[in-house]
Amino acid sequence: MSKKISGGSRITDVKARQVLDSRGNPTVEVDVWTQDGSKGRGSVPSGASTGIHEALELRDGDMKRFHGKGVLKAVSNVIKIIKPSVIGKDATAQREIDALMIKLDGTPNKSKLGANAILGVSMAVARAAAASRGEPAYKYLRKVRNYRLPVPMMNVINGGKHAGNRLAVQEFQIEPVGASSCSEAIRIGDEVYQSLNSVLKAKYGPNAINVGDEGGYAPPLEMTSDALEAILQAISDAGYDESTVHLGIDAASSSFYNKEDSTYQLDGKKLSSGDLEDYYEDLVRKYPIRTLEDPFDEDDFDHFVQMTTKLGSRIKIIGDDLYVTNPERIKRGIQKKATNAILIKLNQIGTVTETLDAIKMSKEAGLDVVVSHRSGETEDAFISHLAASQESLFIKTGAPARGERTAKYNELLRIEEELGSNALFMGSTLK
Ligand code: 2PG
Ligand code: MG
Repeated sequence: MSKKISGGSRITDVKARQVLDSRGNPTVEVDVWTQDGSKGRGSVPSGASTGIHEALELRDGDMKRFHGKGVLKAVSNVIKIIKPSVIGKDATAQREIDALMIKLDGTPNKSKLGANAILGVSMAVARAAAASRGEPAYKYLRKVRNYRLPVPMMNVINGGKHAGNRLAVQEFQIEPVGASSCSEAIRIGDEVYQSLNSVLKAKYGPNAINVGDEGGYAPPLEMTSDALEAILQAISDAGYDESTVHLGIDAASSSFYNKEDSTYQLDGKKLSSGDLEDYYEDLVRKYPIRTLEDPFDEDDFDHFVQMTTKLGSRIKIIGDDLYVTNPERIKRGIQKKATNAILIKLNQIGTVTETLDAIKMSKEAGLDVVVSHRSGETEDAFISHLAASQESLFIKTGAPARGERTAKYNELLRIEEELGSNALFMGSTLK
């Protein structure tokens, strides 16, 4: 075994290519080989409600190809600039390799090489190292006896930038916290998703079950409360109640914020920040909502603070576009007590090491962690391993439908099976 590791995990080859993501847009995929013949692959996801402070996703802008969305420059950066520097390095030296790529890029937001180029390599290196050690990625990332698997946060109704309807709120989620295991939570979530199909069809007609970018239904609704009512009905039709299945919302409110006059447009109304605060309080009073992501604009730290002060003892206020997995912004949020939870996305920051550091920093400050997919996804299930290894309270990875979403849930099923009695469930920490 030790013989295999010494020298065996040195990187011998790197390949990169352009593949398609779940929205049909090009994205970067990287393969890394090590001396012992192990291979790791990383495919990079892509957001739609992208935070303005995220690391840069490099796109070609050549309007003759993929409407300007090609990633051939990023692919070429992997091959011409990153590959020569990482060949010969030990794939297990993740921190060193990530630091090297950050240095090669030299910009604060990875705009020279592209965060998509860098992350593709970073994930492929982690996978290759795990393969070389003969371990699944979650074990490679963190070695403990028991792994606590996350509660699936399933986005069952899509709105905002993820759907062609008029719902301002981007995501309506179900969280089967009352399950006794991750696999049971996936089953419960799926049953509710199927019941919701019938509820929406009966109430709003056959078009109401068309789906949005993350596999959740995209019914022709405008009112937030209509979406929540339909989900409550589905929970009850599936035979559960609010003690077992909580609700969550990702408002992604920067996408319905008007900077000109500092107002938010939702439910057919124009709301000030103060109105919006009252609106959320009312919503949380009426519905079993336990998580609220990005309730205010991505630069409005102060209203996040107020929301967390008011509701933080009862629900999780999650920062996504607010933090963009960026240490500087997370530090600021921790100091101000802006939220009590954080969304973690690998491609917002651009390397595995920085993502792990962001999780560590957040946890040490007492923030709950939610590992998340992007609305544009691939078949890569790296985030399932990341969530399992890091005791992420939730994994947010869309509806229990569509291959790029089920890839993540199915990987969690496999991980739980492999762990047997060493698989615990984060839901039990919430009861
Ligand atoms: C979000 C994400 C994922 P996007 O806002 O949390 O659901 O959406 O990837 O479009 O930024
Ligand atoms: Mg979000």
